[in-house]
Amino acid sequence: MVHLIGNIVWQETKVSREDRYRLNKHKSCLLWFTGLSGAGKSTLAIALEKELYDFGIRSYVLDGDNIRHGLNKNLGFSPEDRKENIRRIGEVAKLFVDAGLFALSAFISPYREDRQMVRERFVPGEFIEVYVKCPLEVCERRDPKGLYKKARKGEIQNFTGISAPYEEPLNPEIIVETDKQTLEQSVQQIIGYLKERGLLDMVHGG
Ligand code: ADX
Repeated sequence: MVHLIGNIVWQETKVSREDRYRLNKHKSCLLWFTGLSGAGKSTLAIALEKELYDFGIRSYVLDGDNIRHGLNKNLGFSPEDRKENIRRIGEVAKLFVDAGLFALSAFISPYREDRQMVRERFVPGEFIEVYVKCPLEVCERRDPKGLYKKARKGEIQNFTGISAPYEEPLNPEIIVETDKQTLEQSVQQIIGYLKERGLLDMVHGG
């Protein structure tokens, strides 16, 4: 099949996704962490990455603050810029998943429609939405970067939870409640989910 957009033809390659699974000895997927700033998305993604590493799984964390230093440093926090932020990350995550890795993305991604747009780029089962749930009051009390304080004083505009919306996922694959469970419990909950879905099964051959 020839894929064509304008004058651009999709270039087929000779190494298939299954070839990569066999080489890596594992499958690939995207774990999409979403939640308020300070809810614990990055902490959880980083802890899970270490756990997956110990299982022999190749994974990589895409983190909001880090990506906004490079790839997305031209983007701000208007709804349009957030949409573009999430679109680009979705595309990058797709490349990672095509390359046979576990991609772990930690972005507020406050809009349902934007998260849905990413979900639709993946086959069912490959996109795993993890709602990192934590009440705003708790995130604000934690305020690890002092940003809530600034947002309350009006020094930061469009701050999620204060002056910009956060749309909770309606049907996430996983919900972790970081004000109620420990980091280790949350990590094991996600590992349990991955095991149940066969995503940690060894892929043989190759
Ligand atoms: S997203 O909404 O586009 O998904 P992203 O996860 O990339 O956001 O970036 C969020 C991080 O940027 C926050 O953790 C915080 O450190 C910082 N930040 C700076 N300004 C804002 C703002 N107005 N709203 C939310 N986060 C902000």
